[in-house]
Amino acid sequence: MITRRHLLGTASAALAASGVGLPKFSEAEAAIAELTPGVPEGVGSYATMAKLPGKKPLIQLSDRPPNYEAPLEYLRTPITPNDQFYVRYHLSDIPELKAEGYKIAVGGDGANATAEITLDDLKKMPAVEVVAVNQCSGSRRGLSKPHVQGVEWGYGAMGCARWKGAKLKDVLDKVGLKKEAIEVSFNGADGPAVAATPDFIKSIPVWKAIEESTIIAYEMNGVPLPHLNGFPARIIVPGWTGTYWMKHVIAINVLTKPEANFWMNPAYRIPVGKFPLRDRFLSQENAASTPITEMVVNSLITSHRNGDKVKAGKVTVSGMAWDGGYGISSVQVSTDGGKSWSAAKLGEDLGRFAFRPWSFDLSAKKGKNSVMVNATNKLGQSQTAELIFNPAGYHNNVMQNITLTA
Ligand SMILES: Nc1nc2c(c(=O)[nH]1)N[C@H]1C(S)=C(S)[C@@H](COP(=O)(O)O)O[C@H]1N2
Ligand SMILES: [Mo]
Repeated sequence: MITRRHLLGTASAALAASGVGLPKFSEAEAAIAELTPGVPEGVGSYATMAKLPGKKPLIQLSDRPPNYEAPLEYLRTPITPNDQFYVRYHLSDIPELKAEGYKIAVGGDGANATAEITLDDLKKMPAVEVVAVNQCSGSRRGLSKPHVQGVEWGYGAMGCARWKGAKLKDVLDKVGLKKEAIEVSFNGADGPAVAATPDFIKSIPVWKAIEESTIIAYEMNGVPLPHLNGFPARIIVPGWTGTYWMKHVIAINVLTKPEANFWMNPAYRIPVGKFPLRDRFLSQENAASTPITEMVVNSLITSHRNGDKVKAGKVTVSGMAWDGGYGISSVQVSTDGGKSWSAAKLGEDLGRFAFRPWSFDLSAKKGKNSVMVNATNKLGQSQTAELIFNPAGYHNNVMQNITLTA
C-alpha cells in the first residue's frame, strides 16, 4: 500500500531526478493521495498520483496509454467535476483535435447514404441533456480473486456528469437506415502506437443506438468536453459501461453484419447467463459469451475508507449508488455484518442514469464498527455478497464491508 509519506517521497525524488517538468504536489493534494485500498500489493509499486493536463491528480495505473482513476474523495458529489473525472484509453496515439475542421463520417453498408457532420451541425440539432454514470467495465478489476489480466483498477474508474449533445438517432436520420441494419459502430481519432494493436472500434445494437438518451455529446458539465474525455464529441450510451462511449468520434457506420474486431470479440465479453442483466446484444451473442452491456446495480462508500478512525458517537457514512438505468429504489446499511439492515437516506435524484447519493447516521461504539452497504434498483436487483467471477474481472458489485475504528 502506498502511503502519503511514500507518495511525497516518490514525487520529490522524481522531481529531483528529472530536474523539471513534473507536477508538484501540494500538501492538500498529497493528502488525498491515499490509493484505493484492496488492489493487489504489486499495483502499489507502480501506481502513483499524477497530473494530466487539465486534471487534478488522479491515480495513474499506466501512462501509455493513459489510464488514471479517481480517488474516492473525488466521488463524493453526484456530479463529478471535469478535472476530477477518470481517464481511460486503449491506444497511445491521441491527437488533440480542433473544433475547426472536425467532422464525423457517417455511412456503412446498412445506411442509405453517407454524410459528413461537423461540430456546428451537431450543435444545430435539438439538444438533449442527460446525467449519466460513465463506468469502465473493468472498474474494481484489481479486486478480483483470483487476479485477472488487464488494468488493475480500484474503485474509481468511474464518474458521473451532465452530458449535452445531439441524439445519435437524429444523426442517423441524415443517412437513413436500411431494414437489414443491425449494429452501429464507432471509431475515434486515436490510434495504436504500434501496428500490432488493433484500432479501437465499438458497436451497439440499432435498438440502443436510436434510444432517445443515446447521444453524441459535445458538452460535459456545461463546458466543451475536456480533451482527455473526448473533445470535440463523444458517444454517450447511458446505462451501458464506458467501453461504448467512443471519444473523439470521427466515424459512425451502420452495419448489416456484426462488427467483428478484437474489441468486440474476444474483448469486453462476459459469460452468458452469469449476470442478471436485461439488455442483451443478440447479434454479438454466442453460446459461451456475450458483450458486456448495462451496468449492474452497485454502490460505493465515499465518505470513509476501510480502516478509518472515527470518534465514538454519531458518524455519517455516505456515498453513491447507481445501476444500468432502472433507477435506485433503496440503499440498505448493516452494522452487524449483514444480520439486520436499515434504509439509508437517499439524496437528490438527477435521473435514472445518474449517481444517487445516500447517507446513513450510525452510532459508532468504541472499538471496531462494521459498515456494509447494499443498493437495490427498481427492478428489485441488489448487489452480491460473493464475487461473480469472470475472466475479465467485469461487473464487480460485491457489497462493500468496511471497518471504522472509534
Ligand atoms: N476514442 C476512444 N474512446 C474510448 C476509449 C478509447 O480507448 N478510445 N475507451 C473507452 C472506455 S473502455 C471507457 S471505460 C471510456 C472512459 O471514458 P473517460 O476516459 O472519459 O473516463 O471511454 C471509452 N471511449
Ligand atoms: Mo473501459
